[in-house]
Amino acid sequence: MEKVIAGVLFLSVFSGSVSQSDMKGKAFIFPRESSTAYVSLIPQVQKSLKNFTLCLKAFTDLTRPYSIFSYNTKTKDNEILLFVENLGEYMFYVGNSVAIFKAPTSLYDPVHICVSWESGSGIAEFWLNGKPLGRKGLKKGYTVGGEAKIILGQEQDSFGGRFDVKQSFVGEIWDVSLWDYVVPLEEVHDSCNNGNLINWQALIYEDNGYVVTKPRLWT
Ligand SMILES: *[C@@H]1O[C@H](CO)[C@@H](O)[C@H](O)[C@H]1NC(C)=O
Ligand SMILES: [Ca+2]
Repeated sequence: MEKVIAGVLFLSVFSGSVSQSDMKGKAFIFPRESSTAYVSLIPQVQKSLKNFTLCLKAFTDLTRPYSIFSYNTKTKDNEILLFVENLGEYMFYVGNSVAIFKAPTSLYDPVHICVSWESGSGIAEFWLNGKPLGRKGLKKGYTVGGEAKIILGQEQDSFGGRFDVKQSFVGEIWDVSLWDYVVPLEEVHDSCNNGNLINWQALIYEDNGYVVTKPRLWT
């Protein structure tokens, strides 16, 4: 009986699609609008955050609102959320509070987004395509919870679920990195591959639904 249980456990672990891979030069494609396609990112270390930096690159031609990066804990919605409300209007949430950063963006260009946040001052600093969009303050003194579901492709309204097809991402995402400290963003440039929590070159993830991995189209 014990052997059977061990066998079932073994199968359920190894038939799942959790994997770690070097995604250098690759992108996740979310090829169709859905409420079922997403990538769940698993951090190298699970820890609560007083400071963090998130960088990623994305391409989409969506004109409706969409989620880029959704980090929920069991008890908190929008613990970290990067959401586009309108073209060029980036909503950056920490602890379900929001700071809005506006940028002139072209629908046809990929974006390189970097944002950092430090609890001590509450300052969030947002960079788009290598240029600063200024600093705003939110959730001074707050600690972001560590036990998280981190999801690309969908916006969570619960822990790992309650997706809304009209907030889903359609397009491509690559070079996602998350650090547990404030990285000087003028130094990030193109090398946003090596976060100590999420590392694109040693990415632990699970894809669900219609998500395709391909060599990236843009650098
Ligand atoms: C967060 O960053 C500040 C400096 O901005 C530093 O003093 C503090 O120790 C950091 N906290 C943690 C938990 O890393
Ligand atoms: Ca949400």
